[in-house]
Amino acid sequence: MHKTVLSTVDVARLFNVTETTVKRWADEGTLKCQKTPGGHRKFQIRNVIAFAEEQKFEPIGALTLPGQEGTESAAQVAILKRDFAVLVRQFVEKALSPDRTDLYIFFSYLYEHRIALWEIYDLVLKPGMQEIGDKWARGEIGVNQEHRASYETLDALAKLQNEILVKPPTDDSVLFACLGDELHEIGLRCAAYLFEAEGWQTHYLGARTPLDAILSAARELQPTVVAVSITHARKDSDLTGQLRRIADAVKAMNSKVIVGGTGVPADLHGCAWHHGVVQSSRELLTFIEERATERRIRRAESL
Ligand code: B12
Repeated sequence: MHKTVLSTVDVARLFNVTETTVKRWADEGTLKCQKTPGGHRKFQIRNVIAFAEEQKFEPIGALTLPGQEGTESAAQVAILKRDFAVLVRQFVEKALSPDRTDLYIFFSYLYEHRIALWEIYDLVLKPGMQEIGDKWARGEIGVNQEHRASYETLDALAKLQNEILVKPPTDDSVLFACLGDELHEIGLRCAAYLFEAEGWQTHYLGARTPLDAILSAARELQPTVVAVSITHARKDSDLTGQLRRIADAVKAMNSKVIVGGTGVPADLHGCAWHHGVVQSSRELLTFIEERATERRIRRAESL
């Protein structure tokens, strides 16, 4: 269980103010609080986060929560201070922990405390997985631990997806695949979940999908967008040629192709024929928002 309630003293320490100031904030109603039967003010951490955001207050003081498990209080402080380096360290610890529920609880906790989905993906998961890769390269963990961390992560992301707020459904759909031999699919999953959260319908083909299978799925499903993830680009795979074939096929359907992942070949950036290299979840959100604007304009024009 997470302890998510702070006392007046905790909040005062956190913002480096006096207890009287905190009580005033509470009594004015700027900082929501509950009172215990004994009359003590108690603050939900989510209300403290909302308050810090609204007032643009930096939590500069130290927070100590007596009786709490160390990592949980560390996570609370890191969330309040938006200290992603600490959250990345915690992710790595939990992804490598033998307790299977740890990681999902951690993601859920971040999401509950207003860390956006794109931030979980770009600022926690991506650098965290990179650290796990580096640990493997330094010989600190074995291949088995790296594999387990990857699949635990996919599992935890899927569970988190059941909890997130999803926007109303749109008419748009997107087909996801890792082309050819590509096994790395965590980035592709993140992209799929983000589209889902924005109300798009998703079709997920996943890792190691042959070019022909992507082409026939696109013909069958006629998605608005085909999204491809590339991490490990083999030099002999003629990736650019294969992506061009996908782009040509979907152009006829008036659809778009977007390509993401750390292995996107340099010659693809700025290519005229394809529709966008998207390197992060933040950039993907911008792409999705642009489509939503286009949709609104089309609707307004058709009135
Ligand atoms: C986990 C992992 C694996 C897992 C993958 C499990 C799985 N189901 O996905 C396993 C253990 C299977 C694996 C296998 C291999 N791996 Co590996 N792996 C990694 C590791 C540690 C993490 C990758 C990851 O999941 N990152 C987390 C995600 C969230 O980050 P991301 O992919 O960058 O995605 C983000 C953005 O790029 C973007 N994004 C990504 N895709 C897309 C797609 C779209 C449409 C959009 C919009 C956005 C988007 O959004 C995401 C959120 O920010 C990296 C280390 C590292 N430095 O990254 C090595 C790494 C990627 N692997 C590497 C290698 C070499 C391999 C192997 C060849 C090893 C081997 N000798 O067998 C095989 C590859 C086999 C194959 N055919 O593909 C190299 C790649 C080097 C290169 N440039 O080619 C790396 C970099 C390790 C290294 N330093 O050498 N690997």
